Parts: sequence; C-alpha cells; structure tokens
Amino acid sequence: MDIREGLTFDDVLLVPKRSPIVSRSQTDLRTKLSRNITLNIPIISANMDTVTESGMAIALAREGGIGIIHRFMTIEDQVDEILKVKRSESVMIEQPYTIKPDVTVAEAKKAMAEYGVSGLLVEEGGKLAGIITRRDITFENNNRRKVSELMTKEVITAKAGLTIDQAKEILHKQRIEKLPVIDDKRRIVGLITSKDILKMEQYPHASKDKKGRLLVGAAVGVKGDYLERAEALLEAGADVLVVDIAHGHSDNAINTVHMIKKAFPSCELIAGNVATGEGARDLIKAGVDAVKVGVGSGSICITRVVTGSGVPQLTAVIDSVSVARDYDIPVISDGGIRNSGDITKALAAGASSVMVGSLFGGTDESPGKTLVKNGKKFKMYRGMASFYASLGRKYREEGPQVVDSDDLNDYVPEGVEAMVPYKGSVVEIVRQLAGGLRSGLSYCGAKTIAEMQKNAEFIRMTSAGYTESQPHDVDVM
Ligand code: RVP
Repeated sequence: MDIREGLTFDDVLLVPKRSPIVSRSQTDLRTKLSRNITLNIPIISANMDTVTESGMAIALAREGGIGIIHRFMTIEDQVDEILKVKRSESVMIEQPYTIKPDVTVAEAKKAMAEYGVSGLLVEEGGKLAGIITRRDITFENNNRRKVSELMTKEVITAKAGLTIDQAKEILHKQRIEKLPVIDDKRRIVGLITSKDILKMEQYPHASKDKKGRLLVGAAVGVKGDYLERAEALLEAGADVLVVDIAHGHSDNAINTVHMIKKAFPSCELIAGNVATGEGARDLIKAGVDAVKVGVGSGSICITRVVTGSGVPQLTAVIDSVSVARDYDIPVISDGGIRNSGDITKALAAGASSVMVGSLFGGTDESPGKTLVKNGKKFKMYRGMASFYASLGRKYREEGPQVVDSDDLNDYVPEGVEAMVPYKGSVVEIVRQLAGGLRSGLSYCGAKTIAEMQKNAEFIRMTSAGYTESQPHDVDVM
C-alpha cells in the first residue's frame, strides 16, 4: 500500500522573495468567497454557536469579511439574526420597523428595546402618520398615553430614488437624524438614518450587498427542515448559504446541494467539509459555488482521534485546490488557524479565504457569557459535535425529556467543550490578522493574494526549524 504524506501549517514556511512593497497599504486583500461574492479581507467566522450570531457577523462584515450564522436554533431565530445584520446598516432600510398610533408608550418603549432602534415610524392605514423617537418617550411617566399624543406629526420626508448626498443634505439642513422615504400616496418605502450614513464612512472596507447592507451567510444542515430553512434565510436576505456537515464528501451532502440548487437556482451555495480533490470535485459537480475544506483540523475537533480519519490541513487544501482551480471555484480553508502566519500559508497553498473559530471565540462579539475562573476571564467555546452541543440541539428539537433519554448514551462526540480566554473586541484581532497577512504577502513579493499564490514557495522544516521559528532562549514577558 502506498502511503502519502500529509502536511500542515507547522510543517512548512514560505520562502521569502524579493519584494517591491514599501508599505503594507500597497497590498490588496480582496478575494473571492464564492463564485459570485467578493470579500475585502479573506476571513470568515465559523458557523458555530459559540462564534457567530449577528454581533459577530456585523463586526466581521464591517471589517471586510463575512460571518456565517450557525444553524443550531429555530428557523425564526436564525432569520432574526440575518435580519439584524441586514438592518444594521444600509443606504436605506427597506421595511423599517413601524408602530400604530393607538398603541401605548409602554409598548413603544418595549418595541424600541426589542428591535434595538431609537425610533419608530408611525403607520396608519398603510400611510406614514408620524415618527416617535426615544427622546419623545424616555421621560414620559404615564406609560398608558398613546403614541399619537407624543409623536411628531409634521415629519420631514423624502421621495424614493434620492441619492446619499441628497439625503445627507436634508439630514444636515433640517438637523434631523431620521428621514422616512415615502411614495406619492404617502406609503412608507424606507428609512434613511444619519447613523447609517456615518457608519458607511466609518467602515469604508465593509463587505456589502447591492443595497449597501452588510453581507451575511447562514448555515443549513442536511436533514429535516433544511429546504424550509434555506427558503426562509434567503427570503430574509442571506447572501450565501453553507451546507454544513462534518463529512461533506457524502451522498447526504451531495444530495442536499442538488436539492437546494434545484429549489433555489440563484442561491449562492457553499458546502463542506471535504479534505480531498475528489471530495471537492463531487461537490462542484453537484453545483456548489465554493468548497469548504477541513476534516479534523479544528481546535475543538476530535474526529481524527475518534475515527482515525482526516487529512492534515495544508495537504487537504492543496489537493482540493488542484481540482477546484480547474472549475474556477474558490476553496475555503476551515479549521486550525491560530495566527496570521497560518492564514498566509493557507492562502499561499491556494485557498481563497479561511474560516476561523477559536480565535474569535472569547470575544465581546461571540455569543455566550463571560466566566471568571481563578481571577481570569473566559468564554465557552465548543465543538458542534461535542456532547453538550448535541444535547442542546436535541433538547431544542425534542424537548426536556431528552435529558433522560437512553440514546444520549449512544452519542459519540467528535468535538470537545472548551474555554478560551476572554479577548475583548474581535475587531482588534481581525485587524492584527489582516495586518500580519499583508506582511505575509510582502514576504512573498506579492501585492495581491493571487500574486502570492503564483510566487509561493514552501519549504519543509524539521522540528529544530519549528523550534527556531518560535521565540526561544528568552523568557517571554
Ligand atoms: P478552529 O478555528 O481551529 O477552532 O476550527 C473551527 C472549525 O472547527 C469550524 O469551522 C468547524 O469546521 C470545525 N468544528 C466545529 N465543531 C467541530 C466539532 O465538534 N468537531 N469541529
């Protein structure tokens, strides 16, 4: 039997090349996420319940990447997460939240808190009747008063089709923060806010759709309600769906890709995970727009220990890319990224982007509470095939009786529950990773990721080479 050799990030280095680059700002990190979606930085946050919900997706898209909302919640909740991202900023909010004039101040306060907005358009008989903002009600003691008594009735509005500059001028001249957009019959068409315009200027590299809304993806599984879920997510505005299964080179995954593409031909679809060229080919033939690669590479993954199966990540990427390149389909390297050097290596090996889990766990934007242990702050980070993640899923789907159910004894976890140190905001981490990657491009003598892939020359290291690569013979502070 011929046994091939498999390599991963720590087995190799990139050989430095003559560089024309003077400043990192000359480098360009734009890349293809999938056939029809371009990102400004090649970083995706993992569809895990301790990594990506709307908070993470918003932060990452603002930095130029994208977050994939995990699927371990009801369809309604996942749709809500997508809507939160899509509403977080846009040139114009379509279908802004509205309220009726005859509801009470208490209800208006509740709605504002629930939607996380500072004002609501008041709508009556399908027409704009006024606007009520937090300022109008914050110090109103009588919670039973009606919205109609406190709202601004003389609202300054704009007609559909105005440009951002025109909107800015109106907002400035009138000293207002919210500009409802209406049609000839005074029906509400949208809402432009000064906050959205400011955010647009604050995050110039954000990944956005054609309407100026942040990009966001969502995961679906291969069983049960996946078609219904896919439809609801697409309807809510998800830009890309990810068929998420541990063994993506399976009839199950291929069939799911077929079904989703048949039902929603224009859906941008990623599927995985695979670890070989054949796996990539089968998913591409089934119709995917990008292939996600990584079996057993994740920090919380024990698939290789439990099943004996997997491929070291660098080899998995190189093999998958060797096939996917012929079809012009991007490859996402998923799992095992610990620093910007790993990202540079994954991209140099041919991946178009990387998916990150543990590095983004433990941040302000990741779901879950911060815990304190021995005086240090942590957050939970767990594999989606871990025992407790699986228990949570069963609990949600089947109710509390699962806690006593015998079939839990038969569950074979392929992931672990873990804690990661609390790290503050993910924004700083993303900026460090992107900065390190820009330097990585420069060491390869490249201005773009494509150029780096052309120039890249890997060299294998021994364990002595690896030791030399780390800080050594000093006490690191
Ligand atoms: P990492 O960034 O090394 O923490 O890896 C994250 C990846 O690990 C995810 O994107 C997913 O592919 C994989 N994962 C998630 N859960 C599990 C598991 O329970 N085995 N693996």
